[in-house]
Amino acid sequence: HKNLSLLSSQQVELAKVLIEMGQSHLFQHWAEPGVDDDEKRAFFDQIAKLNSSYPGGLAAYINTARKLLADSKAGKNPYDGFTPSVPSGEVLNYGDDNFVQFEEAGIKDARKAAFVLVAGGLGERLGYNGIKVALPRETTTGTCFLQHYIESILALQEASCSLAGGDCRVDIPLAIMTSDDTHLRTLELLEKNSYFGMKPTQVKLLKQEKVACLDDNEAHLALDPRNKYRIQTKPHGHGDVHSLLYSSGLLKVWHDAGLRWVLFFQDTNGLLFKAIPAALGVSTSKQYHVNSLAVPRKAKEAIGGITKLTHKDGRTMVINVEYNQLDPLLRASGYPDGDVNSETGYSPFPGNINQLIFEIGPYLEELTKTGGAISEFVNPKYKDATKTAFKSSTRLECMMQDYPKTLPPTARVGFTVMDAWLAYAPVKNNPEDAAKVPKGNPYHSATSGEMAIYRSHSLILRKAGVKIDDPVIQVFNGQEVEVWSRVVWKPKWALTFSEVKRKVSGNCSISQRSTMAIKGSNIALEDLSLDGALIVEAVNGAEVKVGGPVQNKGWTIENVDYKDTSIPEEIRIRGFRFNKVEQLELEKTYTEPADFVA
Ligand code: UGB
Repeated sequence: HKNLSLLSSQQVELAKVLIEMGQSHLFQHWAEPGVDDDEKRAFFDQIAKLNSSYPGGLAAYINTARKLLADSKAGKNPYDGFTPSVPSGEVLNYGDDNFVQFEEAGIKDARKAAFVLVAGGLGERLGYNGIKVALPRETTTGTCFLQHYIESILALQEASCSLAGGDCRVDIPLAIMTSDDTHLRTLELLEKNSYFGMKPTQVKLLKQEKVACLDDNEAHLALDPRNKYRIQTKPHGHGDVHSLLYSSGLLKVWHDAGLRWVLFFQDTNGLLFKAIPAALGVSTSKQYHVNSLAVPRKAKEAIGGITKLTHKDGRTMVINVEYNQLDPLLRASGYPDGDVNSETGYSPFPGNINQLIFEIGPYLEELTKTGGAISEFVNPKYKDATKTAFKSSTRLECMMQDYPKTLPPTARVGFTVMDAWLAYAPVKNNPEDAAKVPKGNPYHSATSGEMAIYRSHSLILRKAGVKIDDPVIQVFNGQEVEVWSRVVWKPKWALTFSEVKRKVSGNCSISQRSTMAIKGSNIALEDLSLDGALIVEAVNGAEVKVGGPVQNKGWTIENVDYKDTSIPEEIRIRGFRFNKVEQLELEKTYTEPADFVA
């Protein structure tokens, strides 16, 4: 009370809310007026931010926390009353007629799409010092994830417009959710690289705020151990993306501009855009309000499982069950072995890769009701079995894929399964942890993430009729991986299988030791036989045909150790680097139509 005169009327209101919510401990140590006054005002600035950035404000946060903490203490299972079963969804086979038709439908509707990249996570499992979107997706071209994502969206924009007759001026929007941990470095990466070719107005950064930490089961807010005039905060999770899209007004802007789809994606999946056209095609054809992308999942793999949950009262939903909850849920519901592979070698529950496609109309309608609040959870680490004290403070968390949990049964919620080699290559685990992954399960490391890019491009070319050698097995940073020919192309070269087929003709072959990077759009391969390294670029859309035998010493692969700090971190976490011995470089050579026959 002695300090009240320091506060504005708004701050007094916030103080009342805190007292009413049982948080008077936050003020007990406050100094007399005249001492630490600036710190006290800064405390209320922080409280105002915590209050405004959470749907329903701090009071709602504390109430939800009390309920979830009580449930957790009572050992209540969030899936109580639900029985899991294997759901049925759209299963696509790369390259067949059905797939090609979905791809075409997806490209057609891409100009009505907006993309949302969630990139606020620190990537603690990877332990990389920079932001993850700045990591090279592959080191043949050195293109970073963010550049690749932007180039993919720009390529979609162009392909979609030309399918619509070429006369559409569309700038597909990209929103990036950042956090205090990633915001400045993401902005800097964009600005330093002229937004990788996007218009700066096309890109919007939405920064998520952290949420208050909780000290005990009564949801007393935790003071920051470093400053008694601050609340300790921690990340709330990727589920914040929904409230941010709503509260920023961006979703409404997109809706009013006539956009129909919003596509969410994560920071380090270098294959994702191979799956986007067909997945969007599924959404448009099936008119899904929510479509989650999935891949076959190895039991116990650290990705959520898409599960059909049927409640005792008859309700059903198809939803992601997070990897740490799937096994206990199955054990408790008549699957005594829990999360195990079936005779196919995979878990019967498809793996959620957190690539979600929502129809904007119903999504905006729902968020208008909820303000973007979605189902949350709490995960306190208790000191002992009495569950009365925590080892360290906890907080509420939320996940973006939980959005459908509150939808009515009439909502059209579906999922689309694609091959993992095509759609999923995340970079999440550090080399040490990756090397401990059970044999046969994916490593999800920088090593496997890059090798998966080459495998995918090689397999796509194989399907298109190119003779590609089988891979060899090599070990990098303790991980055994398939090493395919190092083939990459820019998204503008081909986004769909039909486009790859259009650009490849005759008898083409690529040996296992080869590297091929295609950097231009109108490059055709005809009777190319490659044994070495070939880099082709054609600027200004010049049409170039490349063929004949190309043979040189090529690029060799050298092992590097992740502990060798003389090597840049983004390279050593892969466990290999390329030694560019010899290559045929047709870079920037072609500014007008040309026919190159080696
Ligand atoms: N992220 C944020 O933007 N803000 C945050 O506060 C936290 C994260 P992780 P996770 O596809 O492999 C998810 O840490 O959460 C961003 C799914 O829940 O990489 O362990 C972050 O920058 C799981 O079901 O993954 O697991 C990143 O882009 C499965 O699909 C994204 O959120 C798994 O991903 C994911 O964060 C997967």
